Amino acid sequence: MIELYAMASPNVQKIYLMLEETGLRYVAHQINIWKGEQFEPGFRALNPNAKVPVIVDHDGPGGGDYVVFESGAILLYLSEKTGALLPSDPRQRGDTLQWLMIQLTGIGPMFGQFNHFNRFAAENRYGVSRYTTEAQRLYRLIDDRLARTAFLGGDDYSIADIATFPWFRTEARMFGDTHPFTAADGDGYPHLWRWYRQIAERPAAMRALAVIDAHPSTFATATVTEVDRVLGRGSHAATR
Ligand SMILES: N[C@@H](CCC(=O)N[C@@H](CS)C(=O)NCC(=O)O)C(=O)O
Repeated sequence: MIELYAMASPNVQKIYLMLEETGLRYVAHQINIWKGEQFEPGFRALNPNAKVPVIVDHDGPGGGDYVVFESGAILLYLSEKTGALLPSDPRQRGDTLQWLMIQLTGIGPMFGQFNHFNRFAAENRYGVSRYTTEAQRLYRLIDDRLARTAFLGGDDYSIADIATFPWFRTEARMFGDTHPFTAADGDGYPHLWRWYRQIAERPAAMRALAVIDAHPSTFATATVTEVDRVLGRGSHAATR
């Protein structure tokens, strides 16, 4: 049995997709980051970085509990545990890991900053421009890759796709009306959206997305001070 510490964010959505795909038994606990639940001592004992997702596997290596944080590490751990969604052939595995890393080090951080400046600091035109340019470049990269292969790692669905799909879904939902390149089925990225629809139609993905959508973001309930704490602004900023 696996316990998942969760919220509505794309990094957490990856883990729901993975758990449903592998058929592992799990229970999810919602963490309200705006209320500071990630900073409570019990949660920090699981993840000193104070962020979700985190899993506790009660049937960990050698028996007993094992805690994993960082969404990429969780996907790799669950792949190794189940033997699923990460090819064993060295070339296919290498290809899959490269595209997983593109998500972990590129798409996640860059889309995150794109979201941040567009939602919270639109008056900062340099930040908006820099991260919009970078996000758009990554849409092109993924579309070009998917023009040549069925899935990001190659012929088969893998943890590279599981890591990447929730970010495009989130961007389409958050900015689809305001940024043409983020719109679902947007012109110019036909291979990306072909891949997207294929994943969204997988039974395991449909189950995961139903659970995800049953726990929407709690952002609307947050006060200005609570948002400042998560974003490191105002009285929580290192420089003023
Ligand atoms: N690199 C981490 C990022 C995790 C992350 O940023 N989690 C966010 C939600 S998406 C969070 O817990 N934020 C709370 C905070 O920053 O205080 C991963 O991929 O797991």
